[in-house]
Amino acid sequence: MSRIKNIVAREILDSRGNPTIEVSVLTENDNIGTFSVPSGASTGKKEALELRDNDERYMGKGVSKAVRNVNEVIKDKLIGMTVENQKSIDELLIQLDGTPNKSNLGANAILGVSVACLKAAALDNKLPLYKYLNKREVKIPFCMFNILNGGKHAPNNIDIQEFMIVPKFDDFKTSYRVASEVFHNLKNILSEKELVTSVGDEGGFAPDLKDNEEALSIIVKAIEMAGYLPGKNVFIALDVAASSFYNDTNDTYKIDNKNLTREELLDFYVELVKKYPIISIEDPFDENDKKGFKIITEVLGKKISIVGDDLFVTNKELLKEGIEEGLCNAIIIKPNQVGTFYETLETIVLAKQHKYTPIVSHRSGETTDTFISDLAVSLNIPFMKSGSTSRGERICKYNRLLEIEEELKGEK
Ligand code: 2PG
Ligand code: MG
Repeated sequence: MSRIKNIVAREILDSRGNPTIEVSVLTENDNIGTFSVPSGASTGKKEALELRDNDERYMGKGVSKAVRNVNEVIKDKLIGMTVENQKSIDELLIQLDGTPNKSNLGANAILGVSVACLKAAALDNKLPLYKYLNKREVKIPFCMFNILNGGKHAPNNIDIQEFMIVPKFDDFKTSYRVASEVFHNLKNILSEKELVTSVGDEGGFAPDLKDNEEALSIIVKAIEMAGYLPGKNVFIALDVAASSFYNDTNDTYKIDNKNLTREELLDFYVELVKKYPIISIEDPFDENDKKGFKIITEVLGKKISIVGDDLFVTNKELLKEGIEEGLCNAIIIKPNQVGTFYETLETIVLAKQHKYTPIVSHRSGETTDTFISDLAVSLNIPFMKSGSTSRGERICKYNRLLEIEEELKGEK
C-alpha cells in the first residue's frame, strides 16, 4: 500500500501531430506511472468530452486547459490517497468534474490521471500491469489489423473506414507474422496496379479504388498470395463508421457515389458477407439509426459480430439500452470515450454478462502508450484492434502482446 505523492501533466503530440495530454503519477515508493491519452477522428457524438483550448495555439487544438486542470485542480485532491484504491480515485475524479460527460475538467485530463494511477499501482506492486489487474489465467486476444484505410482516416475515395484482417493461429506470434505478410503482399498488389502505397492514419494502405468492394477482393488476393486461407485461418472485419457518410436530410447513406436507403445498405452488407470471409461489421449504420442496427442484428447477428462503437461510446447506460432493444452483439471498448478506468471496466463486465463480445480498441490519433494491450489481456478480451502492422504507435501495442505472450509461456 502506498500513497500518491505527486501528479504532473504535460502537453505532448499524438500520431497526427496534434496535442494530447500525458500524466505522470508519483507514489511514496518513488514509482512513476505515466499514461498518454489517445484521440479519435470519427468520434461518437455522446463520447465524454475531450477538452481542447480552442485558441490561437496549435490551431485551437491545444490541451493546456486540461493540463492545468490536472496540475491545479485534481492533483491537490488526490495527493495522499492510496494509489491501489482505483475505484475511490475514479469516483473522486467523476465527482470533482461534476458533469455527466466530463466537460468541466475534460475526459482527457481525467483518463490521464485514472490510468496513470493504475500504472503506478502496478509498479508499486512490482507486477506487469496485466498481472496486477488479474492474477488468474489470462489470454492474448485475436487482433484485427487494419490494413486498408478509408473514410475519415485517409484522403482516398473509399467510404468504409477500416478493412481489417483477423488471422486466427494458435499463438499471437504467428498471427502477427501472418498479418505482416499479408500487409506486404497487399503492398505488392497495389504497386503492380500502380496504386499509391502510402499509409493512412492507422497504418493501412489508402489507395483510390474502383469501389469499396474492390478493397475486399484485393485483400482476399493478398491473403492467398501470402499462402493463407481466407475464411479458414485469416478472416476479415470491417469498421464501416457509417455516421461519416449518413445524410440526415434524406435519411440515406452515400456509399460508392450512390445514395442508399438503410434497407439497400443492409442488402449490400448481406451480399458482402456471402462473398467474403467477414466475421464482424462495426458501426454499419449511423449512430442514431437504431432501426438499422436492429435489422442488421436480426439478419446477420447469428452469423457474425455486429459491433457498436459510435453507438455505445463505451457507455454502460447506452449499452444497457442497446441490450434491451436488441442492437448489436458486440461492443468496442475505448477508455477515452468514457473517461475513467473503472467505468471502462463496468462496461466490459456488463457486455460479458449479456454475451456481447468486447473488442478493445486504440484511437486513430494515438501515442506510443501500450495500456490497451495489458487491458485486453488482463480481462480476457477476445479481440483487440490497434491498426496495421506499420507505424510505431500501432505496432507498439502488438509488440507488447508479443512480450506478454513470452512471459505467459515462461520464455522470459
Ligand atoms: C474507430 C476508431 C479507431 P477513431 O472508429 O473505431 O479505429 O477511429 O479513433 O477515429 O474514432
Ligand atoms: Mg469504430
